[in-house]
Amino acid sequence: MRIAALYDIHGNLRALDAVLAEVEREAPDRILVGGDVALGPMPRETLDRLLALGDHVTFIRGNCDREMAAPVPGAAASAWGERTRWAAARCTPEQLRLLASLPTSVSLEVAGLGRVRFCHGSPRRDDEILTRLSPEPRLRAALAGDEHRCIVSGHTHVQYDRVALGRRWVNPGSVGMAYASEPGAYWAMFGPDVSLRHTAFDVSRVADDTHAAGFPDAEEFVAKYVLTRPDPGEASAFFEKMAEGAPAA
Ligand SMILES: [Mn+2]
Repeated sequence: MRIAALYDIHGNLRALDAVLAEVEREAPDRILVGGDVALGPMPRETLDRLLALGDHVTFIRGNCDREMAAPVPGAAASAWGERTRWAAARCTPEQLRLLASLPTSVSLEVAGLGRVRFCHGSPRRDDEILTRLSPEPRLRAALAGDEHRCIVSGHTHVQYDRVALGRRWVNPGSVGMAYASEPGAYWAMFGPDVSLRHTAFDVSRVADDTHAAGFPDAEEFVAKYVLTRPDPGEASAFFEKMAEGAPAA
């Protein structure tokens, strides 16, 4: 089976549309949506687009999907808490029930790669930080005994493909909210090898969509994540610092 992995779409419908046009040409057996699908400027429309593809799409749940489906009390006090509440209010009850019901990971047989673990943060947590810089002891802990030779995760929005602990670790990158030097959508094809992809989309139209939708704190979001993006090296280093400070799970 060949799989197109689309992670961290974050309600960016234009980025998703651009990627789906390329995915169609690839004709994969399945599209794997790797979590954090809806939290962004066009949450309902993004889910509608993917749900229209029916059984062709397999979803796993990311931390933001979990938080949209089951709001954390007090979370709305922060900008992202407010955006989470806003995005959940835009979705249909059926969509929120779907987000709540999703599995946190799946294991799929991929041509040329064997069984591949697809998860959002790590096999054990939807919000675990893994980057191309993560040291082996943290990778080992994050595996939590998982024996797959290929681990695919997202959450940190920087695309990479690395080998550590005798396994392959891949982050397909983020479709809708990439931390990357070049603008665009990042994703990956699996089978028979791993192929990292980059697809251009019109960022100025996404900026317009974001304002028109009334996304909370749109100005800040557009400046930081749409018209420019966090630098991938700085973002990874920042995440590693966060992970070191986090209590051992
Ligand atoms: Mn995310």
